[in-house]
Amino acid sequence: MEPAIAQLGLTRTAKLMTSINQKDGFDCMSCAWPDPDDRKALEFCENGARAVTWEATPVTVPSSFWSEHSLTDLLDKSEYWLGMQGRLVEPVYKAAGSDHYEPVSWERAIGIVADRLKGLASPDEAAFYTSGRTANETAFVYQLFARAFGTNNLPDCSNMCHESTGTALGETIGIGKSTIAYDDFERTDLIIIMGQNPGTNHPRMLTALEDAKRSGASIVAVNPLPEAGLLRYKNPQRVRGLLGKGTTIADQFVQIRSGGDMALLQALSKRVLDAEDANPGTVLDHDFLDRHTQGLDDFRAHLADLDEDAVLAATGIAASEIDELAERYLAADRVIITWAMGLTQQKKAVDTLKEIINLLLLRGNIGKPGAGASPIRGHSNVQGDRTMGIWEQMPEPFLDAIEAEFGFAPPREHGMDSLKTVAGLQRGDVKVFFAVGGNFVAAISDTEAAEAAMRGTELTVQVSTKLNRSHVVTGTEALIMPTLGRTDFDLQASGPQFLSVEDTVCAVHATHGSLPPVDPRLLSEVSIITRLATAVLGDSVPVDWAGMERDYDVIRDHISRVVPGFENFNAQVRRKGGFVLPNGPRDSRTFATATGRAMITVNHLEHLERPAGRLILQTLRSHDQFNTTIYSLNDRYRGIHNGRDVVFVNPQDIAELGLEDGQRVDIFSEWPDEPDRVLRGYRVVSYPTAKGCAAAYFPEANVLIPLASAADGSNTPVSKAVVVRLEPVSAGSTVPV
Ligand SMILES: Nc1nc2c(c(=O)[nH]1)N[C@H]1C(S)=C(S)[C@@H](COP(=O)(O)OP(=O)(O)OC[C@H]3O[C@@H](n4cnc5c(=O)[nH]c(N)nc54)[C@H](O)[C@@H]3O)O[C@H]1N2
Ligand SMILES: Nc1nc2c(c(=O)[nH]1)N[C@H]1C(S)=C(S)[C@@H](COP(=O)(O)OP(=O)(O)OC[C@H]3O[C@@H](n4cnc5c(=O)[nH]c(N)nc54)[C@H](O)[C@@H]3O)O[C@H]1N2
Ligand SMILES: [Mo]
Repeated sequence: MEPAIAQLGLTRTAKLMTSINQKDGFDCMSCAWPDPDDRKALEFCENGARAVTWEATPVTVPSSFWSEHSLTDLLDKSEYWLGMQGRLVEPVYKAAGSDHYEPVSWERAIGIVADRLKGLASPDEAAFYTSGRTANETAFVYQLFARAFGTNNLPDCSNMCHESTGTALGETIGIGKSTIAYDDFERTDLIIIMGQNPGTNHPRMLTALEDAKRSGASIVAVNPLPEAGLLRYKNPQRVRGLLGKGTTIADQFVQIRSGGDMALLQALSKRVLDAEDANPGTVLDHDFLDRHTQGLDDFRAHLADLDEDAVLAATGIAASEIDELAERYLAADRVIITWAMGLTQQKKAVDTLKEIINLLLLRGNIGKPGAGASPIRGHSNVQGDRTMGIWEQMPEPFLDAIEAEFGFAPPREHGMDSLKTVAGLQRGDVKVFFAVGGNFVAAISDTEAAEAAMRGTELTVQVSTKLNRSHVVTGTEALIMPTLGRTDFDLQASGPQFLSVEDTVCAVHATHGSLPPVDPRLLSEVSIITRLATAVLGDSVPVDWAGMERDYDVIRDHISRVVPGFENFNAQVRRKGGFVLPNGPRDSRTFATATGRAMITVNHLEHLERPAGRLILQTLRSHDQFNTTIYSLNDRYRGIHNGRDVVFVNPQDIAELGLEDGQRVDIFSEWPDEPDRVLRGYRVVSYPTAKGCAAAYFPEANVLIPLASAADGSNTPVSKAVVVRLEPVSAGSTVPV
């Protein structure tokens, strides 16, 4: 809490830290990890404290900032510098031809956006982006505005994140969400954590894992990197954790090669089927399979030909390690598999995730206590935003419900996702880009192309708390609209308001900001969107936007009639701790697929071949960042200090490539039909990653990934598998800082 006290002072810090994740407090914005029913007095982690401090700073961007800094000037600043300028407090506008933003009134700012939107030839010339911090009520109002305006162009950060999860789970089990409840971690026998680094990105999960271990569960980590926390964890909230050696979390560490997970999962299912053949009737959950699933015979036939050599090549591990994991799986009555970006941001992500479902279904590990499939979401409300309709392809029943509730016909044609929005910008089809939160140009792949595309548009609008790269890469005209954050007290005409969020295990609860806003000019996101909707749509649709701004209960009443599971929302959300949304697979083994059964699927095994002399690079998060927000240049758990320009390489690869630890290299990514891309002057760090693999930090490494490199079926940028070659920096070439 040192930085918090230094930046916020003792009183503000105390007030904040005692209300994070409490039942009457606010939901921490650092991840979507759920809250236990029984909460500690301080229910947060180091990274949560950092995210809260970053938002709750009393430092604000003064009016003079905008005349002192031209856009050209700001383009040279780092994300770190931009974020450190403090909270945005007044709307600012950049006119065509100007190199400066200048302060404007809210009326003028909203008027400009309304004029440009009304001037478009078609509503589909606008795109409305959302980042996953947006609360449920805000998200609902926002998608309602976009659809009342006439477009389904609702790209969001989920397109770059867990989209593969939604696609795979939707097709196989009929719902794109976790099938477990928080308590299941205490009741399970085995947890397999794949492609996820909870020590940094979901630190409170380590407490759940520690508790699971104490209840007798075993834990397996599948990862190219030996991530701290996964292997050993010292819980800072327990005396034993502070003083002792900590808990060994993973009983088995499977150091897989990047992209080898589909092969591993198929090999595990094959071993399960072989065990059944050896002892018929004792291994598979036949009752469950007969009653609730479809596709077992085809799956069995497909795996009969599984090429074990191909599996070993793809995974880079020994057959005995797969045997060991299979034995653990077979010995466990209840198994949970969790995953995050290491699996979703792969070319074959959707098929890989379907293999997780296959493996779980074989032994009935879905819809019973202590078992299930559990994607661990990133942004604190990214799951809730989807539930509220932030999706370019919301299903018909949702659109029907909007039509019935509000009396206008929403567009039915699917809109653009994040990558399609960049293509739309490139073609000149998207003329207004409007964002509620996030940092689109930095988060999406191919930074240079994305920035060039953004510059070609007519108007960019960012509704945000703090400055970032997306504010300085603008269209011909641009606006920044400053807004309240999670920690801020939100007062409207009917009185104090609260919002709500949905966590990764489908629990919905209220979030109350409590700090007095740093500036009286700040508006809530709901205010900005409803005022804009009024200005754009007038009386053309029968929606009472002002009523929703006045009292967020009105929004919740609408939600309760539109979104299944939210019946009686206003009462339910006021219960301490909130409520859990219904979930067919979890609650009753009901699967809303085309056949009403869970689908066991056949997926063709494929993995990225590593050409000679090349490495497979993944882009990941340091301990000191939240996505594109950089808190410091360190990555403590990986031993990195004072510099993010590093590439982690296995020592054997370093030797084979004729390089040396600490040497500066240029990182070239190679693509079949595109020119090489390059990141210059990176420092080689000898690191025990899986052989043949490398890692560098996102967002910097996004320049290496072309827009065309996207996951099959979900269109998520392939951020975790980039073929690269490292070339020593030649003497005399410059090294960027
Ligand atoms: N402090 C903090 N918290 C955060 C965030 C943050 O930036 N900072 N971001 C939030 C968001 S939006 C998200 S989506 C989550 C992200 O949470 P994570 O998914 O944990 O984030 P990444 O850093 O991308 O880590 C990916 C992990 O997958 C592993 N991996 C890479 N390739 C493979 C592979 O082929 N196979 C396997 N098995 N593993 C692989 C990597 O080694 C790494 O451990 O965190 C959320 N929480
Ligand atoms: N190469 C590579 N690229 C990736 C990834 C990767 O692993 N590798 N990960 C992807 C993932 S998982 C994700 S989720 C995306 C993230 O993409 P985004 O969600 O677009 O990016 P963030 O960095 O989370 O956005 C941070 C900004 O949000 C604004 N903000 C913060 N709080 C609030 C608020 O309360 N209200 C409003 N209106 N604004 C606020 C601030 O201006 C802040 O600068 O990036 C993706 N890109
Ligand atoms: Mo994410």
